[in-house]
Amino acid sequence: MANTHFKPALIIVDVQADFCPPNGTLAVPNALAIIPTINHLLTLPFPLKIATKDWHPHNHTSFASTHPGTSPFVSTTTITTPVGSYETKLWPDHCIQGTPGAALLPSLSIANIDQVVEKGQRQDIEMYSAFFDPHKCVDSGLKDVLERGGVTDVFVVGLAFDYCVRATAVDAAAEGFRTWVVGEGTKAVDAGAWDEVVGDLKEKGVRVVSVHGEEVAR
Ligand code: VGL
Ligand code: ZN
Repeated sequence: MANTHFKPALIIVDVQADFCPPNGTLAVPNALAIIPTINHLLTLPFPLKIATKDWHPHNHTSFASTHPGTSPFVSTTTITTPVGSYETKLWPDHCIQGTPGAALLPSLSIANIDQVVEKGQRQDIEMYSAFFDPHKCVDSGLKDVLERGGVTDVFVVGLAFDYCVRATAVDAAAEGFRTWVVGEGTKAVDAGAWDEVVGDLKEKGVRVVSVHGEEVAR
């Protein structure tokens, strides 16, 4: 018999106050426009609905403030793990554990979310993906949650398209989940990067789709 098994999970990435206008320290342009789509998706019968939270210590290595003489959005820092080293972008302070900026956006239908997964807690490691850091030194536990739930398909929305949504979708596809990004449910830090990110995601097996059923190109 054909394998028609379909058990989808909704993953809402980092819809936190600090990533949203008007007061977010790292506000993604037009982030609030994705909330109606996400709240609609949260009314649908996904067997598993997970929100992730960027959840940094106050002196996280991704903060420009941690590295004297650097500037957010412009400077980089080197991250070294037992696996090797890589450069990563520096940001304004954001999503510091327990602060109002790290809270899920109040206009999100939080009551419909089953589980919250935190990421980015390690001071010395950047973690855009909600699964792992780039060297797989840190595992958030999200993969285990999905596997124990028998999930086949992962639908990714949230912030930001060109950073944490992208990395989460790439890891989900690499872990063998059929992976979808819903275009109306995400916004980029750099809107001009949209097409390039869509191309990269498609190459990596991620389907970038519209709630209206077509592929999104914009
Ligand atoms: C993110 C930059 C820094 C994201 C998190 O959620 O996309 N971007 N930390
Ligand atoms: Zn972060």
